[in-house]
Formats: sequence, structure tokens, C-alpha cells
Amino acid sequence: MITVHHLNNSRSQRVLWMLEELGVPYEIQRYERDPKTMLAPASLKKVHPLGKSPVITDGDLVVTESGAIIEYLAHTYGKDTMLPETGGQAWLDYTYWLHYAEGSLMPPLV
Ligand SMILES: N[C@@H](CCC(=O)N[C@@H](CS)C(=O)NCC(=O)O)C(=O)O
Repeated sequence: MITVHHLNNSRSQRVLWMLEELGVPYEIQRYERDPKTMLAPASLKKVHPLGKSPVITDGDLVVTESGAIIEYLAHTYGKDTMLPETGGQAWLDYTYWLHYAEGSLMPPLV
């Protein structure tokens, strides 16, 4: 079972969106930012030493960094439904939107 270690108001939202698109079962472990510092609680460091969100666990695997998580999920659970063949326009479009989300969309949102 996938567990999403979800921090409020964070990139973790994209991971939840991805999992909904894939239709893969998952559970959510919630973490709340400190209202003054807006930092994640120290308990998140027990999952991964960086203590940042998003991070997911899938069995024994720990995956962090939102783009890497999205790629992991696409390759593991979306091979037949989401992942285009390498090369060609569909694959370029997939790659574009994969990087657009973090490289262009996130900066004006944070
Ligand atoms: N580049 C990382 C960014 C990770 C990151 O900075 N996450 C923020 C939320 S979007 C966070 O955990 N902030 C709380 C903190 O730094 O304590 C990713 O895309 O996953």
C-alpha cells in the first residue's frame, strides 16, 4: 500500500492528484506546518532525513522529490494508461508537462 506523507499546503497535492488519476489505492498520513515558521514537523524526518514533503512510501521503498515521485508512479502504475512510448510527440508532451509543473507552474504559486 502506498502511503502519502502529506503536508498541508504543499506539493504533496500534486501527488494526490496523480494517484487519483491512476486510480491506485493509497492512504494519507497527515502532517501540519508550524503556523509561525511554516516548516514541517520534525516527525517527517522519521520518514526521510530531509523532512520535506512530498514523500511517499510504497512497501519498503521511500520516494521523495515531487518530480521523482510522479515519475515513479507513472512508471510503476501507469505504464499502460499514462506513459507514452519514448520518442514522438506524445512522449514530448508528457515530458513537457512533467517538468512544467515544477519548473514553471510552481514558482508563481509559492
Ligand atoms: N523540490 C522539492 C521541494 C520540497 C519542499 O521544499 N517541500 C516543501 C513543501 S512544498 C516543504 O516540505 N516545506 C516545509 C519545510 O521546509 O519544512 C519537491 O519538489 O519535492
